[in-house]
Amino acid sequence: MSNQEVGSGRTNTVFIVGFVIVGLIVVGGFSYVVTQNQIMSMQQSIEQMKKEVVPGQQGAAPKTQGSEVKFVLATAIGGNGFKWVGKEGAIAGKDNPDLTVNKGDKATIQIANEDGVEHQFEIVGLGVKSESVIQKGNTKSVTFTADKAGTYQYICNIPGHKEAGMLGKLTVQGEEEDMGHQVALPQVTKPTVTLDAPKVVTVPDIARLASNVPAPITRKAPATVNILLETREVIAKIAGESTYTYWTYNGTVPGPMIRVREGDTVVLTVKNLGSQPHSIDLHAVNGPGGGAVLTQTQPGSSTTFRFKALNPGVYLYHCASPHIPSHIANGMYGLILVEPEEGLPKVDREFYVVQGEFYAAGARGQLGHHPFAMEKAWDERPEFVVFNGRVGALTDNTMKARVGETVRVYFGNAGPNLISSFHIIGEIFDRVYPEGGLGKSAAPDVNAETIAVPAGSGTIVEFKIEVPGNLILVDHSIFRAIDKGAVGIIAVEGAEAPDIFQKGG
Ligand SMILES: [Cu+2]
Repeated sequence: MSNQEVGSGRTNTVFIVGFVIVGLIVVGGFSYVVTQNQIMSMQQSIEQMKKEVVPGQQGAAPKTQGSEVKFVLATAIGGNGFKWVGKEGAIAGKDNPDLTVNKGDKATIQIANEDGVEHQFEIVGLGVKSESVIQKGNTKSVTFTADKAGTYQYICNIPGHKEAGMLGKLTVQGEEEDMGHQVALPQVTKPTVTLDAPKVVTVPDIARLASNVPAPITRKAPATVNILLETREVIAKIAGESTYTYWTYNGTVPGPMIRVREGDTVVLTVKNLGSQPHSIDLHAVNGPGGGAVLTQTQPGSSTTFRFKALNPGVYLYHCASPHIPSHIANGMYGLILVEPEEGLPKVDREFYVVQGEFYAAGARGQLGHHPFAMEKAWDERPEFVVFNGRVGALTDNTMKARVGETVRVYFGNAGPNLISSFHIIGEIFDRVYPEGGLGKSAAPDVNAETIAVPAGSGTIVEFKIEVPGNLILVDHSIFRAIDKGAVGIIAVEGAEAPDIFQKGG
């Protein structure tokens, strides 16, 4: 195996900074809240949608058909980003209030811009749309005759605003002529399967803490290092209360970070506590299968092999038992760091983050126990893309740092399919070892913004922190971050540095 340097490794990512992203992150404080809240609120919306419509529940329907009715909806920042807030009458003060009219009513919806952000009201499926309200204080009205009974979504149709929370329900009561305008459920993906209820978890948290990094090696000579990995199949929460059956090393995703020194002999034992055959392929190994040939381990058995760590760098390890992709997709991976002989420069903080996709059978936001969905894996269409095993792993337990400190992140991408565009919002990587290759001849990339990390690889980024606040780790294939879970936070405390970053001119 040769050293894994690949050109510059710097990715010039051209992207449109969607209003949504900026809005969500600024407004939400940090984007995980957005992601999680979005999932939760979608769940609630789905549940709401499934319930029978109760006439006049919130926005009261007038007593007789053919009446003139008016609703006022204000635009507001809050919740998951944006929302509609009812003004006047029964809907006053309610977020995304249910609106109810009778078939034949002449309905007027007045939109009042109260947040200073451009919005446009639309009732999906009725062809009802307001003009945009662009500035704070603007109002626009749209009047229509509610001639088709049914339940409809009203939304803001600016891209991303519906997903950010501007979504409510309008019911037109009356006899339905056909089923042509049934509302689409407001989740990101439509449920196509029925899920069992969430299962009882067998581990309290699947996520491995990002701070769970072995100490730097101070030895000046090679040694023999014994590593024991236990393969365990566990049930844990993957997103909110929904559960998933994970296959793991040592009960977490990722498995433990292994840290050895260039020239060390590693004696590695795989002890299989699961019900499937498991094994290990470490990309740091020179030898067939990276160890997988020697470690095919049946349930209840153990295998051991040894290898000499010749090439310094950070490398992915993963299970390589048939069917290999399924074992990776279910969570069997981690990183091994082979420190160079001369060691690594001292930093104040080191973090361990591994991205992985989860091909859950249900839809995002669908509550239940999600089996693995092979068809989605073949189509490379994950429901969740996460850091360290589950949605929220690195935002429930944020990484901590202080202004003035230096940080090193060991970042792996297990895939199994997608290339990560690893980026930290609010930081610039002072140094990047693009494919994680270390050693005297390694030439780090400098001043990098977004790093392509292929499936089956790792990278090392280093940076110094200048100002306090939240630094947000993302896969900058940004739908994966905002909507599918690939978000983490480094919460930085310390003194403001107004010469570097401050409000105002
Ligand atoms: Cu396995």
